[in-house]
Amino acid sequence: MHVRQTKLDSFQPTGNQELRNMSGKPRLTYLNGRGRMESIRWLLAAAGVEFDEVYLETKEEYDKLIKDGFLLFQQVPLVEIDGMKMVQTRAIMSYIAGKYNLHGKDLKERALIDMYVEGISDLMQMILMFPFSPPDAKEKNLESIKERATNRYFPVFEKVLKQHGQDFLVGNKFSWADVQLMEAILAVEEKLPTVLSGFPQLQVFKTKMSNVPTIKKFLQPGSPRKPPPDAHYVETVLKVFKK
Ligand code: IBG
Repeated sequence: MHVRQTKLDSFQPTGNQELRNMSGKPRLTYLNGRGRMESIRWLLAAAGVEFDEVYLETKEEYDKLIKDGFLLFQQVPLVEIDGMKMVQTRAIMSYIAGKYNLHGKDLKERALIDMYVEGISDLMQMILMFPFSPPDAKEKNLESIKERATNRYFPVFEKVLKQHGQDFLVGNKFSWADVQLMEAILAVEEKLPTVLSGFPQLQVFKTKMSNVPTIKKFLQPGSPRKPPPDAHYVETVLKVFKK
């Protein structure tokens, strides 16, 4: 039996010159597309942090990362940051949010931000899986996204914003929850352009978010923001992660 060994020193900076992240910028390893990395790109960009990216294009490249002990659970996203090789999207984002002061002023604000973020992530999960739907399930899955966005998730944030009348979701201060909601609004609107019609507060929120300087920059052409998944991207995902 072949046992694949995960290096226990995977949280130490590697001594390998070729692999060491020399620039000081976080280095993101994923595919050249949105997938599970896009929310991390959003959060770093919102925090005003520049980053480098490595795009996996073949199964061999992915297998080599595993063999070299880079991936704690044999999965990407991988983010090399502050000498760590971080995996697990939530852990990565929580670290970034903490580091850049986007995680609330105390534990209770953090708890609320986490609840908002997790709710929005559940909606984003449906959007993430959508490109992989079989053709005969596409219409039904799109309808589910619409139903969940308009009946479950968007009403929560519409109400929160209306009740406190502030610009941001938590503590009158820009946080991870705002970034995550903005990403979700744009992702749902891409599929359902009129989805915000019954949500006036979210429309205002979207405009304000678009004018936060770091977000404004991320929304401009040429930023690290990825386009919606296309057939080539879906094919690459299936090829790289083929068992
Ligand atoms: N809990 C992990 C996280 O949040 O980071 C899950 C990571 C994960 O599923 N990674 C996938 C992977 O490495 C790539 S994203 N798979 C290989 C394996 O052996 O598990 C793939 C994906 C896409 C879109 I793109 C929807 C769902 C998954």
